[in-house]
Amino acid sequence: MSKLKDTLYQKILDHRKRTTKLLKKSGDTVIDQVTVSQIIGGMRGIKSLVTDISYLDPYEGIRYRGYTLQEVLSKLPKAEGAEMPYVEGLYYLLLTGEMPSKEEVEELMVTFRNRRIVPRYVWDVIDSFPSESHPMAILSAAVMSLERESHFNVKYKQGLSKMDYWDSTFEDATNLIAKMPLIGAYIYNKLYQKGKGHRYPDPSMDLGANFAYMMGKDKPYDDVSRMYFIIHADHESGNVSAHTGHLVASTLSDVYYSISAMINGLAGPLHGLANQEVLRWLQGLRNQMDGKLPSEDEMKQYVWDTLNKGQVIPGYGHAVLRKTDPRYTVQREFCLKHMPEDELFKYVDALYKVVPGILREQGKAKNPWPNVDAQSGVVQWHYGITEYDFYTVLFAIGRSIGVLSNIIWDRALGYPLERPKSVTTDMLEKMVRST
Ligand code: NMX
Ligand code: MLT
Repeated sequence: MSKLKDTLYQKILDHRKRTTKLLKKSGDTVIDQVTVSQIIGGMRGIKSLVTDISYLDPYEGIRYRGYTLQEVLSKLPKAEGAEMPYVEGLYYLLLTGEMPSKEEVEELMVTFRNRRIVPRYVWDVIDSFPSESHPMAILSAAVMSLERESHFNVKYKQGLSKMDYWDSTFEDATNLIAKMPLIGAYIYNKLYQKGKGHRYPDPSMDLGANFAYMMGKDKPYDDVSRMYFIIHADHESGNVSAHTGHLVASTLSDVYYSISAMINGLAGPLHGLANQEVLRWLQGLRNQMDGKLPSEDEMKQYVWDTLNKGQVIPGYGHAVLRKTDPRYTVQREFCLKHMPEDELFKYVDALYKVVPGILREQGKAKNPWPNVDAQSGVVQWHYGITEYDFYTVLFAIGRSIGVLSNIIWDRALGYPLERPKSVTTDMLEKMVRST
C-alpha cells in the first residue's frame, strides 16, 4: 500500500467512529430550519451537506482542510525554483488533512506517472467531435468514455463489501486525476493548435509543469497551471459542480459518470463558464474603446449598459461569499508580479474600482465583490491562451481533484443515496396559512 493510501485508511478508520457516534447519539438534533424563500430560492444557506475537505466562510473565503489558500500555497512542497506548489501535494492534503513532506509528494508523483496513459479510444472520441464543439462538451464525453476502466464497477459486480467501497474508488479517482491534464491539453491542441500535433507528457515533470509542456507553454506557465488547479480544486460541497459530482456518486455510479456530470454542471455561465464570459465581455468593451483604456466614466457606462439590458456582470457576485474572493486576490497578486503592464489586467483592475459600487447602487446582488472568474481568464490570455472557450476546462481539471477526494470520503463513510423531499406549491400555501 502507498504511504498516501495507508495514511488515508487510518484516517478513515478513525473518522468512521466520529460519524457513527454523531448518528447514534445526536441523530435527531436539529441544526437548521428551512424557510419558503430558501425552498423557492435555490436552497441558499440550508445546512444539509457534510464535507471535511473544505469549508467556505462568507467573509474569509475557502479553507482547504483548515488552511487558507495563502497557507496552502506557502506550506505545500514545491519543485526546485517553482513559485507555486506541486498539485500532487494538494491531493494528499485534501484526502488526509495532513501537509505532505516532499518525499510523500514524490511518491505520489510516481503513482500519477504510472497511471496517466490514456487509452487510444479516448483520443478517437475527442477527434470525432466537430471542431466547433465546445471544449467542455468534449471533455465531458472524453471522461465518460473512460467509464469502462472503472475498478469499482468490476469489484462491485464481484460482490464488494460496503466497507471497501472507498478502496477501488480511490484507485479510479487517482487514475482519472492522472489523466485529466492529458485529456485537457489534447482537446486544446486538437481545437486550436491544428497542425502542431499533441505533445505527450515528459516523465520527469510534475503535473503542473507537464500540463504547461503539453500546451506548448514556457515558464512561468507551469506555475500558472499549478496555481490554477490548486485554487479551483474545491469550494465546499454545495456549489453546483461539487454537489452534482456527489449526487451522482451517491447512487454508486462510478467516478467517470460522476465527474462527467460535474463537468456538465460547471459548464453553465452562472458557474464555471463565467471565466470565459468575463473575457468575452471585456473584449466587447475593448472593441468599443478602439484600443485605448476606458476612462472611469466610460467603464461605469459599460457596466450600467450591461445591467440595463437585464444581464449579469460576469465574475461578480456569489451565492455564499460576501467579500472579495481570495482566489481573485491570489491571481491578482500573481498578475502584479508577472504582468502588471498587461492591458486586460488593467481593465480588470479598473473594473474592481467601479463594479462593486454600481452593484450596490443597483441593490440586487447580495455580494457586489469579484469572484475567482473575474481574474482567471486574464492570466490565461496573457500567456497566449486566447481561445477563451477553453478556460472552463482548466477549472474542471482543478475541480476534479476536490470532487474526487470528496467522493472517496463519501464512500469511506458510507454516505447514503441523496434524495431530498419536494412539496407542491399547494402544500407550501397550506403550510404558510397554518402558521
Ligand atoms: N450582476 C448583475 N446582477 C447580479 C449579479 C451580477 N454579477 N450577481 C447577482 N445579481 C442579481 C441576481 O441575478 C439576482 O437578480 P434577480 O433578483 O433579478 O433574479 C439578484 O442579484 C440576487 O442574486 P444573489 O442572491 O446576489 O446571487 P445568487 O446567489 O442568486 O447567484 C451568482 C450567485 C454567482 C450566480 C450571481 O452572483 C451571478 O450571476 N454572478 C455573475 C456570474 C458569475 O460570475 N458566476 C461565477 C460564480 C463563481 N463560479 O465560478 O461559479
Ligand atoms: C465555485 O468555485 O464552485 C464557485 O465559486 C461557486 C460556488 O461556490 O457556489
